[in-house]
Amino acid sequence: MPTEAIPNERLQFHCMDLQVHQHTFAQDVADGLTAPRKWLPPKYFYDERGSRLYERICALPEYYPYRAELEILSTYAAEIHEEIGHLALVEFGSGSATKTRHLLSAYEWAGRPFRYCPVDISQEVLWDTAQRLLQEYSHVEIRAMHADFAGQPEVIQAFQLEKKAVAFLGSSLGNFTREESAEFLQRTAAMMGPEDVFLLGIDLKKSPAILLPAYDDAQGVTAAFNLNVLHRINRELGGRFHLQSFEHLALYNNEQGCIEMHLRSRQVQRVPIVKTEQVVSFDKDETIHTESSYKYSLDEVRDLGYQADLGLRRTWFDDRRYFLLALFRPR
Ligand code: AVJ
Repeated sequence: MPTEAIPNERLQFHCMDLQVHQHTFAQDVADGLTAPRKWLPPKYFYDERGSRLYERICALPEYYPYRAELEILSTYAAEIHEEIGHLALVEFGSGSATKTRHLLSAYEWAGRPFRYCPVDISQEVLWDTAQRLLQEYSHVEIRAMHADFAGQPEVIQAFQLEKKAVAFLGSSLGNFTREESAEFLQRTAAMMGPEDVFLLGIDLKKSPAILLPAYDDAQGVTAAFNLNVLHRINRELGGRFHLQSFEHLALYNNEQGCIEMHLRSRQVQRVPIVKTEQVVSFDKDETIHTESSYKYSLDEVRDLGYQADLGLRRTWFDDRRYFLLALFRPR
């Protein structure tokens, strides 16, 4: 993150109040670690280090979702652009926008100016991405927003767009419970005009034999990603976690249809956290639930739209049908 911003008339950067953010992290840690079943919200994985680790996950042979969605976007970018039209593209959880680039290229090839509005929780990644895109795409105009959109899709109203395509890619919706997902779609749909579209990239249900290695890779990158949240508590909140006394755990919850990630305490231990003024006690094998990654069937995706008054208009799949890109329009 540079200290001085290079002025560019093609870039507007909206920043969220970091003070507020910090307070929320402390609050969420205090709450989550005093709950009867300890948990932490997965959004805290994505500090700068965590975002880089996630990028390494995407390069792992076991982690198919990234490549499957990339295959869809690279194969059908022109078709998707044609279906969307040249609408301003708002993206929740844009990250490094590596996959979105394929779609942006289709916009660029149209030879007309277009607007890209990425929203992300990692300010550093958002900034770097915006800078790179400005260099690569001569027709792009960027309005970037550093925000935690999770419980609040309404943040995008700050862009004041008349017509828009709203994208939620990377199966990020999978981190929400089914109820939260339904609500997120309903609230997003409520902000959509009759010609707006919603583009959802979501991981499909499949055998745990394929799912589990994707969340427990041989190189241990996912383990490092999971443990990074404790590292972050140590750094930002004065936590005293010994990372070696916790282990990464991934399991498939068949009833809920989701992968669960946990951090399991290898021993009985007490961990002080200075900033939240707490001492967290762990039994041996007690876990902190750090993420759920819900998997969907095509019917469930259609139903999710239906509940939000959105009609499923187009679907694109990768060759193995591991992943789905779904396009919705208001009904
Ligand atoms: C970014 C939420 C799509 O659930 O697959 C990857 C995050 N967690 N490996 C996912 C993740 C463990 C990822 N999403």
